Amino acid sequence: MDATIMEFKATEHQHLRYNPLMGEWVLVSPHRMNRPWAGQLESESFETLPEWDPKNPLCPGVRRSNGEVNPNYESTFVFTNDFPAMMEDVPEPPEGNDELFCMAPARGTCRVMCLHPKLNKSIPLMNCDEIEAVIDRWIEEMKTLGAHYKWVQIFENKGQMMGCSNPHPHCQIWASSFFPNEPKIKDEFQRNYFLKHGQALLSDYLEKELNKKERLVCSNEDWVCLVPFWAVWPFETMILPRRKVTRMQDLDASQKRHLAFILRVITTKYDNLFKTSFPYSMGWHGAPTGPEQSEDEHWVFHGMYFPPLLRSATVRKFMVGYEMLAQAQRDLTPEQAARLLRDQPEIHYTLANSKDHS
Ligand code: H2U
Repeated sequence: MDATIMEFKATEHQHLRYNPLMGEWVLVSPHRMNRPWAGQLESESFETLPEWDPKNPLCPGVRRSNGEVNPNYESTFVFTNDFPAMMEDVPEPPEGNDELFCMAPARGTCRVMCLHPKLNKSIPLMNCDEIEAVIDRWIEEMKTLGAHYKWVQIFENKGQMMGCSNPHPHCQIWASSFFPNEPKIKDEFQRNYFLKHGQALLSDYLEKELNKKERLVCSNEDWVCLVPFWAVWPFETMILPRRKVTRMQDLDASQKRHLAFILRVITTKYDNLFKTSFPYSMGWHGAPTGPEQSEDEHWVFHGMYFPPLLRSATVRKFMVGYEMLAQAQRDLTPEQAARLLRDQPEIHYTLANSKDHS
């Protein structure tokens, strides 16, 4: 049939979508979901973990590789990474004058944060008080590190597929004197949008998504979780505040409580989707910090989940050839991904028969 007289269907026909936060395009090729897969299969990841392992350096009371013994912590526990990517006192690179060989100083610190004392308690298996304790600790770290550093990046790599080296529920916090690439680009695009429209890009975006509804996954009175229109990873989601807030440290009591609820719901839906401990990298972006604060009205604080799984617990999306050499490409549409996540129950499949849903 002549393509010019065919009606466009986003679920059938390839197209490009624009990411206004990053100024990038993604190629959407939904018809590729039908292709056979004879490539790598990941191993199923719901290993049964004990509550405590004397050999795991993130568990309470266990000796870490630098010889220090962790306290018998009962909630969260933060320590300086024994193998940090950035340190405070290091010599600075020489100032060069060749634009093809630029170097710049990079000061910083890296922390590891255990989210729970028990090795087998990932976020979806925690209760909301425990998740709120995590949020409180994130805020404390943002305040302390944000007083000195331009950018504080909180992130969680979950699962071996995402390069996580330890099954203990933990995240990392890297604080740097410099503004890293990803948030720097978002800063620029949000600022330009604000100058043009007098509104924050992500506030306008959320309002439109709430009307369209097709990419919404779950929500409560303070937060909305959706698959962004421009999502790259198959089941990528974004968490946005209903009331504009620029930084995590500005959340009020209701926003903190409801953030705990929505984190539990989205991570439960993820685990339920393929009946596995769903791997992902996730993290938070808000207005930059540090002693030299500039205006930040254009910023909206938000969270992001980037999970690699595509079709099942064992078939993942690889960002390789075309993505490395040309641009990002995805198979199922963001709307299809949102519907699949939306349809998942809010009770974790391993708890479906228990009374532990607090
Ligand atoms: P990942 O699983 O995302 O790699 O995080 C675990 C971090 O914990 C990792 O950065 C640190 C590693 O350097 N770590 C310590 O600082 N001390 C240890 O004894 C074990 C792991």
